[in-house]
Amino acid sequence: MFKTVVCDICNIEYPIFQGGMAWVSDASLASAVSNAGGLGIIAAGNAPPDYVKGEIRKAKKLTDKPFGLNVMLMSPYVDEVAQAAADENIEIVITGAGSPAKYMPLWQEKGIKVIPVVASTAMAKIAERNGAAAIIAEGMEAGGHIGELTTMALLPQVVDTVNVPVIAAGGLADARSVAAAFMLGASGVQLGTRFLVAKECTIHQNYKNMVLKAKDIDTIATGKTIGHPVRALKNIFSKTFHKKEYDGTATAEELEKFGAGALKLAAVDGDIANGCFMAGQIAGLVKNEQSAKEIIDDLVTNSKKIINEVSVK
Ligand code: TUI
Repeated sequence: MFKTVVCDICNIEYPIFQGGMAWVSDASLASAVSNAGGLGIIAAGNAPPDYVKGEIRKAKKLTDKPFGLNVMLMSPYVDEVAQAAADENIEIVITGAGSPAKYMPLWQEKGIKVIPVVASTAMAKIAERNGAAAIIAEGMEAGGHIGELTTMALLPQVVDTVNVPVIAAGGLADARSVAAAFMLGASGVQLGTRFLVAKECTIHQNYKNMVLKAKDIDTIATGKTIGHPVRALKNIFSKTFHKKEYDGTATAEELEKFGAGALKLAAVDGDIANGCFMAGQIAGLVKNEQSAKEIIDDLVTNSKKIINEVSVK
């Protein structure tokens, strides 16, 4: 792996981010990734500010390396979580599921580097204009809340649109995808699904087993009809949601209600039928439970090898 400008911006050894996944990315996972030389990220998701502050303080005890906070902009607690990031002296904020414009002055005043996740070039331009230190371009192969473009199409277009460094996300799990992202102009990568099965990831073992067993076609995007598409593994919950939204038997409000709490049921309770097991299309490639360090070392060593020895058969 190569040192890139992202390493300088974030003060990290390797330009590899662990995706900030709601109910998944806690102090345990984030500190393990940061200790391995990447950027660990705690996800606020829909959690209240006290939970977020608690995880930040735990992570500070587990690592002396930088880590980030992912602020989910659709959270009912977003104002308080944004303030918590400033109060707890977080160095890097990653935002998702909206425009962070409202919070940029607060964070920038504190010297926090803001790295928004975007799903289009228009959002990338706005983020740059608002002072983003870098941008994460996330394709619809990703798990969780997604846009419409694939990483292959989105990434080079975002790279050509902005002057700040671009980090690739969505559909990346192994050294080949990391190498490919660099070929498309990325200065860093973010992986979520691969870190779901990290040994330090505290989610229910049922969730990990579902990812380990998943095949290429085992995810589905639900929620398109109500304006927030979410990619998750196919199970009774996601198939029922999909059916309800397309057969016209449920209103948007009923669908929202049906989906509420399903991610917690997956991550905490391991409820195979009723949980929403968010994961990316690349889940089919994730076959081993490894430590965060083993994952980072694999990506670093083998992506460098692939790029140095590139050959077209
Ligand atoms: O945010 C994510 N992924 C997420 S958030 C999440 S929590 C959740 N739980 C239940 C239902 C919905 C969400 C689970 N996964 N990824 C980053 C991301 N951001 N992908 C796409 C976007 C995005 C979308 C719209 C960024 C900006 C945006 O702006 C719209 C606008 O015009 O404000």
